[in-house]
Amino acid sequence: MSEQSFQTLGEFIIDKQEDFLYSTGELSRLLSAIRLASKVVNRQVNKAGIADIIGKVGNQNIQGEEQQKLDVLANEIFIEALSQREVVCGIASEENDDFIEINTHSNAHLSKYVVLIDPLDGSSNIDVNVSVGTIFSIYRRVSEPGTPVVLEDFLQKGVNQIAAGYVVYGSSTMIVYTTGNGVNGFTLDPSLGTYYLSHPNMQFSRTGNIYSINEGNYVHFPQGVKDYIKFCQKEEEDRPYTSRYIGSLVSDFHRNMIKGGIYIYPSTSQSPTGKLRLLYECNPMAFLAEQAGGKCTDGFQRIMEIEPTELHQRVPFFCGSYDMVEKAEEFMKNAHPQS
Ligand code: AHM
Ligand code: MG
Repeated sequence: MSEQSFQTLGEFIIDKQEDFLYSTGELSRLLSAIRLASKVVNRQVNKAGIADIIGKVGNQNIQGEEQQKLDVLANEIFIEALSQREVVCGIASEENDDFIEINTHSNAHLSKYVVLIDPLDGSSNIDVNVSVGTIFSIYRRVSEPGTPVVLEDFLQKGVNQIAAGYVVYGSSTMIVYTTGNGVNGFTLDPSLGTYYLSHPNMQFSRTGNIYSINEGNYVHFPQGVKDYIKFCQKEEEDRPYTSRYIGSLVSDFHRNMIKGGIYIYPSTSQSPTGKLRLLYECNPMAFLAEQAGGKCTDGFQRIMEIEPTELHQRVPFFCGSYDMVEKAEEFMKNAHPQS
């Protein structure tokens, strides 16, 4: 019997539309735009090596065009794909200082969704042929449809997310997303250009044995994180832990969800709020993690309940298998009781 899955992402999106009461298909069209843009970005990522041969950033190509870095290109591709559909009224991107109001078409102001996106996360990994990703998050606007979008439409708590997901451009390309009814993963068949359901109902195991953290920053970590790392390294007969750190959030998260593990990017003495961005990276990953039975906090508080105050806000990030995150929080609490 063939082992090929014949459920495509396109069909899945349409089937799931019925889960939403009074659904108009707007979210389905929005997800389809993301699906399409991801294929275009995938094509660019796949030829990154060749593109590097013919020109680097700052150089001009033969047509006199500026060569673009892939993260800038990915940003443009997603914004273009999203703004050409009549389904978003605004986009905030890690690549842009401010949010963008979409008004390229007559109905844009009437649409109810805003998208927050990190178009190419971990892009420094591109040069060395290591997996990168796109992370996206979708909210319903809080301002009145038909009026221009405002900052408050984007500064929403993660608990308000309607959908979130990521694309991992890895040894195979996958889209993994949730609309609040579990997490499903789809693998791109590059010869057909079609995503097929390959990982239905993805789940974090309750505990795991992988911890992912940039240990090069150890001396700058808070005491609770140092203590947790020492706990993982403890010399015992059956020491269950091993360390894996790709330095590409989407890939580290994806591996941990499949194998069981924790990812930590804590505050450091140099960056008291850590590195990762609440709106573009942490909230969407938190939504996915919780939907997959995992846990996600800043070491003390649930990520999705943090009230955002600015678009590019950073927060410490502890995410993964439920029991592992809980254990790390315990160390944080014991080492920093006043926090
Ligand atoms: P970016 O948004 O500038 O790509 O940074 C985010 C990335 C994450 O993908 C990754 O987990 C982390 O930065 C790695 O940071 P570091 O090199 O400090 O360990
Ligand atoms: Mg990023």
